[in-house]
Amino acid sequence: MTAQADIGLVGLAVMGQNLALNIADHGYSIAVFNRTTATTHKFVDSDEAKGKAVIACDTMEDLVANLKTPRAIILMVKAGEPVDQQIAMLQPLLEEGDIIVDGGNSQFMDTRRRDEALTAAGLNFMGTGISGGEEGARNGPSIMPGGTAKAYSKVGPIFQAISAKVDGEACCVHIGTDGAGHFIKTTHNGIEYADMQMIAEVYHLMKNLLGMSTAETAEAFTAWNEGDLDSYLIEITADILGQIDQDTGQHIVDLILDRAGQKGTGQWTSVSALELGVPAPTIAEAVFARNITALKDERVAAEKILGKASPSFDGDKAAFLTDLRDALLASKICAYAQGFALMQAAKDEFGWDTDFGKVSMIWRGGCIIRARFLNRIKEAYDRDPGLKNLLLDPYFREVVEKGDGAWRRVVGTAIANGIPVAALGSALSYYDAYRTGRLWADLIQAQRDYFGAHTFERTDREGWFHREWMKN
Ligand code: NBP
Repeated sequence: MTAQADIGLVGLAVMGQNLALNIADHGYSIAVFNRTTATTHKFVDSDEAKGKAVIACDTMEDLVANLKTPRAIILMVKAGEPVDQQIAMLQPLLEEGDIIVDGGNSQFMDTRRRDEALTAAGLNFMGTGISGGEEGARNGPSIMPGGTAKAYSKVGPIFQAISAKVDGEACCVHIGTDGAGHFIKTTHNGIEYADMQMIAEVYHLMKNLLGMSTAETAEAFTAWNEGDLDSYLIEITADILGQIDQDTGQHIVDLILDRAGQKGTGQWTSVSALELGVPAPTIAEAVFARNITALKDERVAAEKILGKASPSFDGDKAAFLTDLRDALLASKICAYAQGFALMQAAKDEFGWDTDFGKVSMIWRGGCIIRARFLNRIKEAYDRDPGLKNLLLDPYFREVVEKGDGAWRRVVGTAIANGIPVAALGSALSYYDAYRTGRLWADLIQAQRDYFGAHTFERTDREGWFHREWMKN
């Protein structure tokens, strides 16, 4: 058999199929394999794949034999154990210099482990974040490839070709070695959790505090999408809120059970933040907020026992709606500030050479958090490549300062009315804590020293001290 395919792909569920079609559309031939063979043939014989340079392979051996060398194979299987299983099957069939790309949402420490093992075996491993879901995979995702620069030079042209384009630029850039690509993708998802939660809290306030109808909330989000909040998530929010269920004639969102699911990337981001000691409270609050929605039955029962709050608003509704918009923008800046600070800490910890200006550029298209706002982040990193926190950039500082009053009115009014605003409130507390030179940790240190002799530093002299608190 003459090896003819430019690239291989393992895993033909929704992401794998769409990615394969996208690759074929860009002039590359692709050999595909799926654990369940029937899926492979159903896909290759489908109207969408017919006539394209997509080669069905029934076995891994067949797949490997069909690839030009050095071989490059993308895994698009369920994260976790399936990735290890597919690697174990592929590895004995490959030769030095071949490349395995894991395009799924793998945990970055798994990627580091796999990278180490495969590098030792003479192979290249590229943990690659691919964002944008089904639509992105088909028409242009944002791609975050990790791995060595040498491996990237081989598959980079294909990734660049199939990625989303914004202002003619490909939404794909080499992120750094080993787990860098998957870490950045995971953090992207963590920011996405926070962004979604903050939008949901604002929507909840529109309905439950201001008494707006669902149609009115759709109009508000549509209008906001014309300004600084212009983003994919605001756009789809407006679209969702405007859609009517054909069976009942009601807004579909009003019929959806309020119990959120999750696949774990928000949790991973929060765990990484805890492990690296980086404050990312708004991302973590967004995960906890989903967890509390999951307690649907318990909440319904608790409402009967504890009683829910009865909000009332007698202020200027139009003015408060503008406050909501400004509070959302300021909170969003804090969530991004936390995500970028987390990525900076991981870069320092693992020795990656990630360029955050470029990361913000490749998130402008093909991914869920794509937004006008990301150009501003790029400009901030252009101004100061060593920027410690987005809040310190002059542009973001000004936006947050301008929204300060609105933000406090929104969080304060929500709390006074018993409406939960975990993400908006935590973003505000993050901002306030970050800009306060002296916080409460004097007392924390004293307490730790009191019960555990953990010692403390003093502001008036050098060194570590212990006090015999109980002898006083
Ligand atoms: P799924 O995550 O649902 O995985 C299904 C695929 O994994 C099928 O091809 C299945 O083969 C294969 N698979 C499983 Br399950 N266990 C396997 C095993 N032990 N060995 C070999 N193959 C196995 O697919 P997806 O939604 O297309 O996502 C693929 C990856 O992309 C995941 O890591 C996901 O987190 C990530 N991702 C998904 C999205 C999205 O919007 N869906 C977005 C971004 C990233 P089978 O046909 O034989 O069961």
